[in-house]
Amino acid sequence: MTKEEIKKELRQRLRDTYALELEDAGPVELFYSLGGLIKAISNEKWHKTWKNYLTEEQKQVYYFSIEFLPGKLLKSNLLNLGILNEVRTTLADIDVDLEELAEVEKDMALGNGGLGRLASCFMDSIASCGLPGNGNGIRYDYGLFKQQFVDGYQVELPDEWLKRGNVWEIRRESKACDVKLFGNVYMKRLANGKLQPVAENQTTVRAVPYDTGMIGYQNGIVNTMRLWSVEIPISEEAKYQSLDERRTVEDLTAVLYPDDSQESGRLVRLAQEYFFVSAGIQSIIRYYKKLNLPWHSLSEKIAIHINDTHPAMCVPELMRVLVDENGLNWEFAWDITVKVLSYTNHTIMAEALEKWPIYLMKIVVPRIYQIIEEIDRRYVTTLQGIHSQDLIQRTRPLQNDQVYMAHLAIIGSHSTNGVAKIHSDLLKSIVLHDFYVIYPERFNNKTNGIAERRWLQLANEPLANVIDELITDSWRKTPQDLKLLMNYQNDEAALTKIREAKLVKKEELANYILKTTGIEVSSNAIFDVQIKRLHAYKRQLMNLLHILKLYFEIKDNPEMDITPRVFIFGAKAAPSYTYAKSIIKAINEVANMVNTDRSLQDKIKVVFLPNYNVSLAEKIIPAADVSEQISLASKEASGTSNMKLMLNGAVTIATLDGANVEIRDAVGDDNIYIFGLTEKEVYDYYEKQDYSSQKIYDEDENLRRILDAFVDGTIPNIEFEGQEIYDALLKFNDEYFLLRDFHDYVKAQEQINQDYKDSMLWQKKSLANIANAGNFSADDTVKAYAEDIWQIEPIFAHTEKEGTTNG
Ligand code: KOT
Repeated sequence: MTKEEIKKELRQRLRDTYALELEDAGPVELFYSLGGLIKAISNEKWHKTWKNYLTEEQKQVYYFSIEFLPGKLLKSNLLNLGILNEVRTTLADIDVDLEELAEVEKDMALGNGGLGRLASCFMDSIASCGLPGNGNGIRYDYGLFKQQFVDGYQVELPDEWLKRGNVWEIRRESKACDVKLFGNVYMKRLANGKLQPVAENQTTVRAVPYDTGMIGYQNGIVNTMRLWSVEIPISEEAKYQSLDERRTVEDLTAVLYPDDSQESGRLVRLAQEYFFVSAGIQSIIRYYKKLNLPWHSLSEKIAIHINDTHPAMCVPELMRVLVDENGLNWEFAWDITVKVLSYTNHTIMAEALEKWPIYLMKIVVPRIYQIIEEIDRRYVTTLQGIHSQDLIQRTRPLQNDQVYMAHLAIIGSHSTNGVAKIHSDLLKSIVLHDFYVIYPERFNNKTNGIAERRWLQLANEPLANVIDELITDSWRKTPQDLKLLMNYQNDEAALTKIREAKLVKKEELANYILKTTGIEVSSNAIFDVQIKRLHAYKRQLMNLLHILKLYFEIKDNPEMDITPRVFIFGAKAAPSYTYAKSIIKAINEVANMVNTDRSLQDKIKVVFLPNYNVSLAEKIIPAADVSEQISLASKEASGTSNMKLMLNGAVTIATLDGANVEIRDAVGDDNIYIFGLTEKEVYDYYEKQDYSSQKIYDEDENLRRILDAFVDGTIPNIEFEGQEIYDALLKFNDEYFLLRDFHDYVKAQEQINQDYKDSMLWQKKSLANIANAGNFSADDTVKAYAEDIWQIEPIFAHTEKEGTTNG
């Protein structure tokens, strides 16, 4: 598009929608008009892509995820359409700043953290790799709560992201379907002797899809992310006499449960899970039937991926649709189901492994429960004589009056993967070992990846431009090419340019910090960043203990030689997770204490930025010098902020956990600071049960002073929280071994303090991190899923084979 064409289109849209001239429009009108224009451009490609899949009858994957976390889409859509620069300069011509328009868009925050953000990185990569794939999820009216701090406490406010309407979505009423919940089901014997389920008193709700185009990176492909919203079917309106009754239905897709790696266990959550699973499966089968193919070909045309266990009811729901609604016999339907489905595990935290009470399942999804019972019965029967009674009992889906969702997902699918090597190994050796014995061929690893387009090209233009200068822009299409940067390891001029790019982003962040918190920070300081959900196993508290150590040292010795450091946190706590909230309060109080103490001479500052989300991540990550990845070894399945931070030149301080292990392998020991217990050592402690945090406390004077600060009034205003933290670390024996790893952590931090002083040495490490971040491209990750698990091919490869072309 030429500049003139862009202007003409915008002018027309502003007139049509707002009765405004281009010159008179404000950022909001401009944003919505530009969004409309982008949608019009991408709709044509969307339609073509869809038609192409249909005529080619290509196998497609459907990624079922109860969370998607795309953030803002304006700039990434422009980038992927290849018109970012044209639009930016056109707007500049009329004195409009694209960044200002971008700020108008609300983050689409339909996810908690890593799991949802991964799903969105995958959507970007699937389209960008030309793979036929779609998302399937829930269109929550309210996304993840907005976080504010009041007196240092986290306060949650509703996220009204839809208030001004969502410019990217298309409501497709014609594709709606009915989902049935509650009621009771009995089996009726038919004349032919067969049993047929008969349902009574069910509640029928309407699932209406809202589709958003997932635009591939400059390749003409647009895939679909389909999010379902609940409505009362017109035929049922009369049943709902009061607003309250209506609300019980409408509440189904009202809010995202704000728990990350934590149990929620509520009835509405179970109904949500079934709702998007049932709507998704029904619409897929409806599509498949249009192809007029035999049932046994279903797995040649359709792959369905279960993103953690929240969509695990795909197993019984697909069985229900095949058996109850289409008359297939059980064995045939089961064979198809297992071939179509695959599953990813994202955590080994026991509290996050979903188990639903049977009584609840019977209430909410009675027919689904019956099918699970039959799956369980057949599972136990089939394995008789092949495996031990004990093993069968431990692995069956129904145990202890509960449905074990992971068991259901593994038994009912052909692939189970973890999200980093160490995590997948742990699944095989410990967490899911029993299943590994039964189905060794089903287990595999797919290390997570990130969308470089968003996290470097868009978030960090200064660095992206320097990289272009050094190695050309081929990395923008092929992130692996970042490796070429290794040729500049000893090139001072190149290293200086990269440092200057970092400084630009640090200054921007410093301004943002000043504006939002009033805290003044210097861009000459080390920006030390820990951004992730607040969870005890992620050990933000250990970071805080280190800050307190420095605080006391500087207090004792004000002339101490230390590189100034700004500790930056971003983290939301689940509203019901009181311990996590206490840690937030403690960090905020320490921040206050440190930042207002003039005697520290700005040697350390602590900044807890409220409302961490994708957009804030885009501001923090490019400015980071140090990346804190300090979870207790074995607990973080993979992590992805570790990858985003290294891509932006931050150097990692890390335990050998999750993908940190692979990051270490990629950058080498010289370019990362590894410390702490290994996963084996952690498990040794579990086995021997001989850990004593009290002993460490008793023997370490410095640690005593730090921990006592939580209860002796040193840190103000944390009477309750301080005691809770103190008790967790001592009385309850420090579940995540903070005290055990503290000494090692401090040593690694001291090394960072030394190394940072040597600017070229540090820059070299930073460069090695950028150069090797191409190893963690989500493009490669989804290609591996496509080849090994989904068996889908890029549209280009397919059409070339068929001798047709794609527009
Ligand atoms: C939440 C609830 C139940 C089960 C799992 C989760 C979960 C796991 N939510 N986020 N995760 C994270 O997923 C990321 C993507 O794979 C990982 O990088 C990260 O380590 C997980 O904690």
